[in-house]
Amino acid sequence: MFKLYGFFTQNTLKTLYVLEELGGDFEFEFVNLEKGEQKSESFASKTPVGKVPLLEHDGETLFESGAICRYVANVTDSPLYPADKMQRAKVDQWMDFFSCNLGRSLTTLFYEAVIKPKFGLGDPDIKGIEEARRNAQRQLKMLDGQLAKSDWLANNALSIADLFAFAYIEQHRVTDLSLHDYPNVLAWFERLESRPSIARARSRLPN
Ligand SMILES: N[C@@H](CCC(=O)N[C@@H](CS)C(=O)NCC(=O)O)C(=O)O
Repeated sequence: MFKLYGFFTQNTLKTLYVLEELGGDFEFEFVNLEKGEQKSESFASKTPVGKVPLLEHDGETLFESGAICRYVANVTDSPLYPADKMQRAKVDQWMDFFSCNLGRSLTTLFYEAVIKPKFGLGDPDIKGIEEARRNAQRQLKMLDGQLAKSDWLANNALSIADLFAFAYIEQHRVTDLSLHDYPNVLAWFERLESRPSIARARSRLPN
């Protein structure tokens, strides 16, 4: 059985969404970053990077949310990560796009709005916020065009790329970006949000 360690933030949420969509056969342990639990001896001994999410399976550990999403879908032979090489590459392409582009901009906005004040990490970086907002707007427009052609990001089918991307996009809620300006992104977002796996994943986290 899989065991996942995680916190409230989007990197954990990506992996929770994928694991729940795969059927939810896993154990979840909350690591409270606000209390510094990632620095505890028992957690730190499991990973060289000291971060969540972290997966344990078959006596091995894995860090990096993307690697975890790919592994759990791959090892369960799920169509969420298709075996066909080109289809798989399309899933990887969108995951990488979110990690390196749109997701990164949204994470900057989330970090400035939520994490910095919560952890007392200093004043807002106004220039960084402006740049991230501009990038996010440009990339959301591109994504809207893409989702006008298909209900899902890759191969016209739900995949781990959609669940991975959803966790980044839901961060818009704490920013002044509105998905109403991107109707196809909004429709995709609502399609995902109505899936029972999303509610089940969220219910794994403490209130
Ligand atoms: N690229 C990593 C990022 C992991 C990461 O930054 N995790 C944060 C929470 S979102 C963390 O554990 N921070 C604790 C720390 O740095 O001490 C992934 O996608 O899993």
